[in-house]
Amino acid sequence: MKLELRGHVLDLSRPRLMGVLNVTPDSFSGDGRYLDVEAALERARTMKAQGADLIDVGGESTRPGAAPVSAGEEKRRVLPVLEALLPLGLPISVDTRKPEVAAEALALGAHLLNDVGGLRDGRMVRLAAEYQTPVVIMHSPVNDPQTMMAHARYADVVREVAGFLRRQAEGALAAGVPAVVLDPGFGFGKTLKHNLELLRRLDELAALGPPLLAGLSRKRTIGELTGVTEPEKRVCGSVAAHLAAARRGARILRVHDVAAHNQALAVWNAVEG
Ligand code: HH2
Repeated sequence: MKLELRGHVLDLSRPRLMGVLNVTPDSFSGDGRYLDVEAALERARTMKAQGADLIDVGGESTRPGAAPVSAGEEKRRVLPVLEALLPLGLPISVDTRKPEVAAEALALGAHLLNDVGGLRDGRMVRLAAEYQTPVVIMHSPVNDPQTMMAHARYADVVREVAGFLRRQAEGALAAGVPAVVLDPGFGFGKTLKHNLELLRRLDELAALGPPLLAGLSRKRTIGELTGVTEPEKRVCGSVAAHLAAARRGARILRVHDVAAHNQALAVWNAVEG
């Protein structure tokens, strides 16, 4: 399986690492401190050296209850960093729910759109088609981090997430988006029980066809399972969760701790590959 990203080709015959670069003052994971372009570039260079296959830049925290950010402020945070990162030679994805931000990021040359709004906004679909850029379609019960946890109610979480992802993917591809990546959206309007059910049955989402992305890095689920309260200290739990996801078909792992995951994947690939 291969993913074409505007000139870059990502070989997904084995799991790949997407390094998280949060250009935010308030990310839950404690790593949102790369507001300064130089610091962001340095962080991206480090992740590349540690084995990141692509970098995901985001200017809005979407943790449960996070305060919204205006499109203007998000652009001020993300666009200069994106510009600085493009010459790195790695595909750069932009994590945004806003068409205003996506439009400028795509015009600058972003290689992948990561929409935690799940392409509910038709303008995102049209932009991805216009710029022939693949999109990560992530599930959340509503496109609103402030209220999503109130919607954590599912009869069968895996069936509902799969249904949403299938519908959104079909709509996007029919509208001319060149490729999609599917993501269950761990932690987005989901309780521990829902997240575990999704992880255990991730193979059902992999069976939908498009490549699957899993993002459990440092998340509350890891804290709830391990009792580790500080997100920065949830590295081993995150690695375990991501290897479980890879075993069930995840092909892109969205991680803060690239070196640890790269080491784990070297062993995992030797055994499972
Ligand atoms: N999780 C977060 C943000 N973006 N994108 C995708 N596709 N999948 C995810 O699971 C996902 C995501 C939340 O993590 P983080 O960026 O570290 O935190 P914050 O939103 O607080 O900046």
